[in-house]
Amino acid sequence: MQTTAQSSQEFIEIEEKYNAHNYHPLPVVLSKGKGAKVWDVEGKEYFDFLSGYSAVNQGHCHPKIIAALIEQAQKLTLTSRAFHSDKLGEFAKYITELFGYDKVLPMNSGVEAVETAIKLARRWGYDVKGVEDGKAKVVVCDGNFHGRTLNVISFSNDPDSRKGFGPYMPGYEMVAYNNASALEKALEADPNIVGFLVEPIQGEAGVNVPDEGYLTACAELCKKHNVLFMADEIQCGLARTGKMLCIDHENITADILILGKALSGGAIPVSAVLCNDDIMLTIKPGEHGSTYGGNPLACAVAQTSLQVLVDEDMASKADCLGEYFRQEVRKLESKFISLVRGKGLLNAIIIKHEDEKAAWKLCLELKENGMLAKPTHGDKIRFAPPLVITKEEIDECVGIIHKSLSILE
Ligand code: IF1
Repeated sequence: MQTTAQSSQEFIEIEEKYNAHNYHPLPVVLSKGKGAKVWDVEGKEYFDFLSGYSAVNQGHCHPKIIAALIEQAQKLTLTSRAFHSDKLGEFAKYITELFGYDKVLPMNSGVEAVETAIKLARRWGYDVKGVEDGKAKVVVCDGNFHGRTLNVISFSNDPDSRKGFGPYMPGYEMVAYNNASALEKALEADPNIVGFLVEPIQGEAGVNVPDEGYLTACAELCKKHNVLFMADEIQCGLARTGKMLCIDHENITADILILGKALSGGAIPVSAVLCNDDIMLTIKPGEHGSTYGGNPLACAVAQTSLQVLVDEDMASKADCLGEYFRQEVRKLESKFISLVRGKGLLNAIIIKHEDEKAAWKLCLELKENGMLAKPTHGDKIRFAPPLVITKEEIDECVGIIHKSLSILE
């Protein structure tokens, strides 16, 4: 496919002119990715410390995932769910056995899976719990990020996600994150609550790791009040935090499990909702779906992407290398780093500097030195490399962070 542009600047200018301005990307134009690395159009190499917001846990263009993509793409990509395919049942069996649920409902983007989970919780509330029709409530946490549809931003308290898009969907109540008694108070006060939607670690909020035991307490409160515990593992799931699921750190299970991003290793959009029959079968034929949901290409890619996480034990790698990364960054003892936090290879540093653009400036310097990361909410920089990164590469990147911090002097 011929393009007129050659240099990064030319590519950026074309994008600026013809594409929506709904992002503020770092000034880098990537054209190739492999493992933990990406290359720009000038051939410069970078370590990718964003991983497509944790969609590329398996590494860029993992050979087994790409092989599955190519093989299936040459056979059958889409049938719609009006007909069966030879891939959906096999994938559904694999993923439900892997995570221990009766059934899966496959979708495409993460927010579609979140919307699906909320529809399931509401429908279960009406048909099983006995909530009066139209009265179902879902409890969410402040600082949440669950996607950008109008319904989902209705329960966001991030002005950038929410402002100027009203009117908003009713049926949500917000409680403080990492505060089980706030959830308890809400559940005691309202019998119409059908679900509690939570990120086991809040990614966008700057890798906000809750206290040990918080998730267990919430799961117990949900059980006590006959409310569905809904875990959004779209960003923190699939080996990213050092366990197959982030909730595995507390040995709890969700009534509704929501997956996305690395479910397809960054190849094509695939998301999924998993739950047991008493919840899943409240949605009857013709009551929910999407054109591409559960398509054979997505099933082939997702099944291989999960198999790769399991076969290469990426959770253990993330656990061990994440601990090492935090330890080495903390050794830098930089006056500009006020905190290093995270779990597995989902980490963030909080920058302390009088210049509010310090985190952005540091990311520009990291880029110059061969490492790509992006600030989240001003003063935090998320560090989330593909889980195939090596210890030696972590050492190199900690060296790059150390060298780049001098830009803040
Ligand atoms: C953007 C944030 C991260 C997610 C969780 C659902 C979704 C996401 C926990 C929706 C998506 C992406 C969306 C992307 C940037 C990125 C992001 F900064 F927006 F918040 F990762 F932290 N639940 N997160 O993290 O999944 O529909 O996007 O597939 O919208 O800017 P999606």
